[in-house]
Amino acid sequence: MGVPESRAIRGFARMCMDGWLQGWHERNGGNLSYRMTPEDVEECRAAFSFERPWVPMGVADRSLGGEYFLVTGSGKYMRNVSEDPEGNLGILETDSEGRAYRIVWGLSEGGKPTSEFDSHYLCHVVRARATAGECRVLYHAHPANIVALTFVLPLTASALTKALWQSETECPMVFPHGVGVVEWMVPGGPEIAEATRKAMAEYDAVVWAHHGLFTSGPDFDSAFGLMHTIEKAAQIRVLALSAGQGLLRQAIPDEGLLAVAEAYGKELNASLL
Ligand code: 2HA
Ligand code: ZN
Repeated sequence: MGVPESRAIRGFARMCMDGWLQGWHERNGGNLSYRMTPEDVEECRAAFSFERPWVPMGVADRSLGGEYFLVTGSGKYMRNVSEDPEGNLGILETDSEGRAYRIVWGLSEGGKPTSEFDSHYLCHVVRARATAGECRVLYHAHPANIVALTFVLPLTASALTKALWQSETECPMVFPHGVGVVEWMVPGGPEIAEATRKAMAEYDAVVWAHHGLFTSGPDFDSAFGLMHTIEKAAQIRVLALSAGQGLLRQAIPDEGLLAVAEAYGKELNASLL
């Protein structure tokens, strides 16, 4: 069996196509990374080659040093991943200090990992820590409605989270911790990586103002489902604000948000209410 048929690559490629079909990945927009399990690595190891050079990252953290990450390539289009995984994806090995990576499979023809790999790596570090090692998937996409809300709502975790929680009854149970926010910054560098790392230490989803959304989760379903739920709630909010010309006549009350979370065994982050 080749690497493209492995469980990890099939799940990853399916998620890339699902995001493309949602309209979240215009051109080469968005990126995805998956911290492989030891079983995933074993399934693929026979096809690895260790000839490409170590490349320093712009960040360093040894807690995930030595782990393997499956990532989308810089400039690659999500819609092309399932057609050609080897050309559009790469498996990266990180060094034991967590400050450099080398490509051991894929990104054929001189490809490089996503420009946001520094952000992904630091977010993997903090999400792994926050979830006792469960979190493995980090997903960045450009869904239109959540981005639209960053032009009309205050750029705070409480304003955005409360607007989303109130917009769809599922929300308090799907993301009871809330959604963090990073103000507008130039993408692709250490500054946005550090700001995202800080926000991700508290939240499993973080909005990048006027740009997009980062979500995380233990598997592809949960990271994709979180993106989908937040974007759906944002769409409902945008529709309601538009239809009401900015006026909302009623919404789910705060006690209702707390009651939904409680009914499903979740603890709502009440500091955001
Ligand atoms: O094009 O989305 O943030 C990739 C990106 C950069
Ligand atoms: Zn982006």
